[in-house]
Amino acid sequence: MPQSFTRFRFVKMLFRALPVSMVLISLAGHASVVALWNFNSPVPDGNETTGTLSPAIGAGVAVVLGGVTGTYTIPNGSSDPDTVDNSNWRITTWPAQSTQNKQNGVRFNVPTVGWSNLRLLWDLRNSNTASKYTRLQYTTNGIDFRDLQLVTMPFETWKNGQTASFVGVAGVENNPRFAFRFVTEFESTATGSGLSGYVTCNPTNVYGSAGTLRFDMVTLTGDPTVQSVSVLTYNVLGRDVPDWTTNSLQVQAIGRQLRYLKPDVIGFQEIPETNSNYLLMTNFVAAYLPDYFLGTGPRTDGGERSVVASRFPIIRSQSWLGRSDISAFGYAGVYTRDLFEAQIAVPGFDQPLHFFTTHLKAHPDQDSATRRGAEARAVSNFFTRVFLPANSLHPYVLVGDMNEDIYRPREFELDAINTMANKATGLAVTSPRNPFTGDERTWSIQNPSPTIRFDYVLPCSLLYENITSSQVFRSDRVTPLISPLQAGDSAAASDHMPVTMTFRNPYERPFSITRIERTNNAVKVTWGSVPGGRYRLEGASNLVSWAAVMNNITASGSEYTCQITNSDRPRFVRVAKDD
Ligand SMILES: [Ca+2]
Ligand SMILES: [Ca+2]
Repeated sequence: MPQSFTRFRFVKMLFRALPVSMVLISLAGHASVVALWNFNSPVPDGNETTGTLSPAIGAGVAVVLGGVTGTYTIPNGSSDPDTVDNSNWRITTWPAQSTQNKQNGVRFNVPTVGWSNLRLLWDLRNSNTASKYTRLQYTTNGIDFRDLQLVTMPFETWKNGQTASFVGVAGVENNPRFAFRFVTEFESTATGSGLSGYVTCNPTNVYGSAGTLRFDMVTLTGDPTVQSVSVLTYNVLGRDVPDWTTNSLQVQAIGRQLRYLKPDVIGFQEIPETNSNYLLMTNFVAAYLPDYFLGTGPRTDGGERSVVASRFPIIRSQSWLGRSDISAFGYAGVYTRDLFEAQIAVPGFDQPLHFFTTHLKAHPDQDSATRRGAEARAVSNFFTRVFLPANSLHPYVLVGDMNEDIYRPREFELDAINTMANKATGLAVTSPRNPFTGDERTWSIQNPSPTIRFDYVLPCSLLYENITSSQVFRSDRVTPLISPLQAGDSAAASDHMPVTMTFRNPYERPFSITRIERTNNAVKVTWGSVPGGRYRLEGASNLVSWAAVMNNITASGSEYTCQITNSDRPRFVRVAKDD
């Protein structure tokens, strides 16, 4: 749906005019945060000299350039609203006078896949002896930088909310290699005249390498260009396969299907351990899913690994339960492989997506079925005891080869699917079907007809409510066949068929103020919200000049109530989706 449609804001007059009449205002799309660095410790520790270079929102990498060094200090005046543990990134050890022009400073890599209309904001404070001139540069290939804008700084004064626009700058949008950097610059190149060296922010001081630049709230914003995310699960029958190069006919058949389906996030099971073939997934991605991000799990049972490929940046990945003792869950042994997680920054999502893939124990014999049931209980325990307490407002989905058919139970089986997908874990059972055969079974495409379902996409309830399509894919039923996809690709690739599912962005939906309650001292404003959705409450005395009353609101349920006390009660309020 068009961006502007979902960014409607609803306005209500608060007092003297009750019953209120609602005014609907349509505004141009409000930019979202692509990545934000506030340099504060993710878990506040009350110590400003500890912080992080990981972005507080989104995905990206921050590094120092040249010979400079970075530490964390208290900002005392940046725009960061954090009052508990607020750090800035303090850069020093600058080059000697008249050396290394535009080579020292800080660099931020921010993949812009799925984003347009990019703009940058930042806070900066320079010391007396630091370079007065800094150049903002950008790269579209990850290597070569071009000048964008000159930054001219006063001394010992925060200049907050500085801005630069990449709108209309070729190559910046939708680019996994995009990066920008701030580098200190000679007066001569900065201004076209003057000293072939650094001039100081404070003209009464002498330039010195001990000068400091202090950054805070470095924020890249943009408009998301995607309204949905598609996932795919695929057991690629890679166990013990000696050749995993792109010369392999099997690997080529896998690649052609994925290039045809173009899923945003793929969970692979059975990427071969043999010959360290999992390392060749880099070549696979380059050939069939250019510029996708890869997350590779650790060694599991010696035969295979879990791998996730994503069009959108993988913020972090983590292997859970790998070869862990599952005797507490009913089997004297270990979890056969692992539960592999990739945390992904999906453009326009208010919260990161946690994508999990697993491959439960195979085979129908009693020992294997018992082990599989225990593995399912370990997965259930992980979601209820480990994942949800920390991430209850984040969307998540579990995919994988579960080696069990929810509708065709075999002897000894312990209902692994419903053990994992239930109210406690928040995961929902789905049953994608092949659009041509109507069949939901996924094994085996290499037999005359499939006999059983092993492969699942189990989304959390928020994603479940936003499913737009799904299918069990088989290339032999695709008509018309679009080159280079071949009818025999599914059977040449694996015994399993890939299963896909697409979810619309659950946070982008129209909402409205549903209730306003007044008491003598306060007004309560309630609106329909998405759990985990981010909102901002604004107020005005007229319908022209709006100011934030409350920022950074994260809703925890399907409605949110915000209380405004009498002293700061505006005449009108409106609610917006936050950045
Ligand atoms: Ca900060
Ligand atoms: Ca800290």
